[in-house]
Amino acid sequence: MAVRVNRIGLEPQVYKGGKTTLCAGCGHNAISERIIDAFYDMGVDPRRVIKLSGIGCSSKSPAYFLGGSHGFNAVHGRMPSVGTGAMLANQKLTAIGISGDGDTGAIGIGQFVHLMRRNLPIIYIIEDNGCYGLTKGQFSPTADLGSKLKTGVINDLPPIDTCALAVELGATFVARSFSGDKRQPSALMKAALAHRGTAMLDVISPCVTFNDHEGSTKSFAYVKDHAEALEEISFVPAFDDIVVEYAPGTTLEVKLHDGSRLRLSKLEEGYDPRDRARAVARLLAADEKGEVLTGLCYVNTGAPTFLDALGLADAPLATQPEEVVRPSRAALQEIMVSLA
Ligand SMILES: Cc1ncc(C[n+]2csc(CCOP(=O)(O)OP(=O)(O)O)c2C)c(N)n1
Ligand code: SF4
Ligand SMILES: [Mg+2]
Repeated sequence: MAVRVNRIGLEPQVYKGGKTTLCAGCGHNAISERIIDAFYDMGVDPRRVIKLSGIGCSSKSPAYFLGGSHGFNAVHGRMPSVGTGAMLANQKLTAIGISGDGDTGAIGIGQFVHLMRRNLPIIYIIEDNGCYGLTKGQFSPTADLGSKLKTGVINDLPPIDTCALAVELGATFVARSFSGDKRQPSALMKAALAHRGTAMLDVISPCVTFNDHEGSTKSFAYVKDHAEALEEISFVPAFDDIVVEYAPGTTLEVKLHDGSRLRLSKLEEGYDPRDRARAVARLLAADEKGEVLTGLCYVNTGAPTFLDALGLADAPLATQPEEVVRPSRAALQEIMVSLA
């Protein structure tokens, strides 16, 4: 029987990772599956990928996909700076960072803020369960006001909407989805792979052990009942024949830098993900109604990336000989003299 391979000749097995040690049914496992599918379908070479994370159950998940890729499990909340260093050293890599709502919204919020405004080319996924799963379920900064833990504790602080924050900070691709949905996260991840800049995906991912029960606003049941999709998303990679069939006036196509296209069948009149102010307004309006707005909230395909802004040479620094990357003794001497 012929072995199934993708467009670069690799088998699905190559995209898998180690066996998960997360709880059975954890939303994070479903997200790992979507990542495996997206990287396989897009024909990304795992040897050219760096997986990064912080600390948490979510941050353990890079061990469960793309087993042959580079990996760096950083300190809690500090993955963005490690990712920035990695991409400065080798901008030819594809970077994917996995964080949690605690890792991003609490200890890592300062790093998150600057990552979003810098537009570093990285896919940044928040596996958002509204709690600190790894340390037994305490509320995180994305837990909704009034949501209840299994222990009966009620959250009395308002949440941070990471998507609204990211849009305000200047992020260029901001989406929200749900781990229980197969189609939407896949399309968003493929589009994120084709995006040039930071692609931020907040994926609601219920913690079945500490925060998936009646009363939790991050439970499967709550999100299923309160999810409102902004649009039906299809992703057309640049290497596919583009066959377009859509009713005029109901679909918006957004062209990404590599020629891939995001096709959004609008469920509501006039939603344009390129309108930044509208994106923030829609996210905040959904929050007020207790709804979870899913889909591509905002995209800007024309902004320069952090690497463009720094004017890096095309050849990765990591591959350059020491004579090129290290200043000469004379150059250092000149600096010392200028400081005297
Ligand atoms: C510097 C530091 N502070 C605190 C901790 C304890 N700690 C480990 S994971 C975690 C929170 C994880 O929550 P989240 O990022 O939401 O991941 P989840 O486990 O929910 O997927 C905390 C507070 C730590 N490991 N390091
Ligand atoms: S404790 Fe929660 S977040 Fe952690 S693996 Fe279990 S279900 Fe997932
Ligand atoms: Mg969490």
